[in-house]
Amino acid sequence: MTALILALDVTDKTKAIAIATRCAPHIDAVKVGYPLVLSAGLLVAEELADLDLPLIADFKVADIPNTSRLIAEEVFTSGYDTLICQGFTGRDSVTACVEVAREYGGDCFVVTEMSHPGATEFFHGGIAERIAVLAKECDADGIIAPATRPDRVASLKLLIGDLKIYSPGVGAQGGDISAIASIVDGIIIGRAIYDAEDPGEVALQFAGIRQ
Ligand code: NUP
Repeated sequence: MTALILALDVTDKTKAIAIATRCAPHIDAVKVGYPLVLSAGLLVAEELADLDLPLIADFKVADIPNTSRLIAEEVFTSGYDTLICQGFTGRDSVTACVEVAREYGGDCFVVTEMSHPGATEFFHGGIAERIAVLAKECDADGIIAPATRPDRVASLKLLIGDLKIYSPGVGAQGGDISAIASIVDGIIIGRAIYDAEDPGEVALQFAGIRQ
């Protein structure tokens, strides 16, 4: 079974909650990032709590350990279950995020290589591999790896043991769900669902990966 994770990058809070509510029966988690939180506030988590789905805070935290720790504490005390941080910041900053996740019984996922074309300028190849190993050594719960490059995901998977992989890039970014779903633990989809005329129906179509 592969989880279907809705990326709720919808800046109108009422619309965001309506879309998440319609999709809820067909998804396994809701991922919230800067677009919604900068518009609606971190405590939008309280309003999404009624869905009874895990909430992922995609802030791609990339700061010094002390600031990363402070951010992570805000995230977990606000009701989120999982935090996404960047890995390029290094061992001490990633460790800070993982430690706070542990303190609150939450999870921490580390971005290895991003899904957009520009991502290959810096973190492609060897660097992403090093970040994947770092995520494992820091005892993170998983990595974020690009559905737009299934071959890269397969390479990174070899390095992370039992860590999970959540993979964005299906749909609007061109990734093909059938090429990636079987090798990862979760697929993250935003626009292909929330921009659809009937988001619930499209979520249901993608939900085949959950069986
Ligand atoms: O490498 C990444 N690519 C990516 O798209 C890491 C991410 N966290 N994301 C996020 O996944 C992105 O910020 C957005 O929230 C979601 C993909 O959305 P969409 O392209 O399906 O609309």
